[in-house]
Amino acid sequence: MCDTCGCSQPGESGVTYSKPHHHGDGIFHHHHDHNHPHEHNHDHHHDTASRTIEVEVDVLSKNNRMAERNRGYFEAKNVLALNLVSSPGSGKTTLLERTITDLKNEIHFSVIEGDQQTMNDANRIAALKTPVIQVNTGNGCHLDADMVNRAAKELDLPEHSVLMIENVGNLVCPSLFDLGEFGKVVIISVTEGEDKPIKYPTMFAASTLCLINKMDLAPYVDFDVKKCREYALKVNPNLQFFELSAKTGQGMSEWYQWLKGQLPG
Ligand SMILES: Nc1nc2c(ncn2[C@@H]2O[C@H](COP(=O)(O)OP(=O)(O)OP(=O)(O)O)[C@@H](O)[C@H]2O)c(=O)[nH]1
Ligand SMILES: [Mg+2]
Repeated sequence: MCDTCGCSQPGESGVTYSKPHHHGDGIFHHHHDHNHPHEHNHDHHHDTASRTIEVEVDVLSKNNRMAERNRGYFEAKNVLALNLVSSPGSGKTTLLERTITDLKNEIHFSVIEGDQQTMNDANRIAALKTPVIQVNTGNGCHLDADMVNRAAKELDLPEHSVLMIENVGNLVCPSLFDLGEFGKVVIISVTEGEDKPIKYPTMFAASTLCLINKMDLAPYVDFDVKKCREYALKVNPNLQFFELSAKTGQGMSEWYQWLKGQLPG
């Protein structure tokens, strides 16, 4: 997994957690080291392949334990936590901006923003007067359950609320990391090509809902929506879909209905 893309190599930069100030410019930072599994004691007689597998199992099982703690925390507070996953630029933050604007009188939202660098997305959410923590993963290409645990505690989530976790834009690694969320929502935009679900099947297999975004651009690009759905259903027969445009608002009401339908209690 991440040994291939390099994100589990020792990072030069640690993970940082930042909260925008009211005007989005001030930052406080919590630093902590990105605990990747390098300290794990290997049997030096193992070959490289078996070591790699051993480390992956170790990382994922450690992550899964923390994810279960998060899940218990969310359940105890009746918090609906959703993990938004996609390639970079599919429209995750735009979707959040519109969703929060349209539903904030009915639902309390908190947001965790994951990006390698910058406060850009957190600043966009903070502009809506919505509590948000930016997690900058440095070299890391996904959020893990420990990062979400720290950020969620910092947010002090109210009972009966929604936590939106915008993962790092990456269609591969975030699929492997359970964050303790209720479900993953995969966003694919019509500019990406309809074959993504079969090229990157793990993400579509791991998701509960698929939002096909930027439908306003569909007339201008060769994106076969029907084929995209068929491909995605091949890897996940239970996947649900909504076609929408976070820009124009087209199709957003079905997504809102779905979201309200998942609220605990
Ligand atoms: N035409 C159109 N553009 C969109 C739509 N949704 C998002 N965009 C544009 O797509 C670009 C990327 O949108 P973001 O919301 O920043 O995407 P993101 O998935 O949050 O990006 P990362 O966080 O970098 O992975 C921006 O220029 C948006 O204005 C849409 O429905 N239609
Ligand atoms: Mg974003």
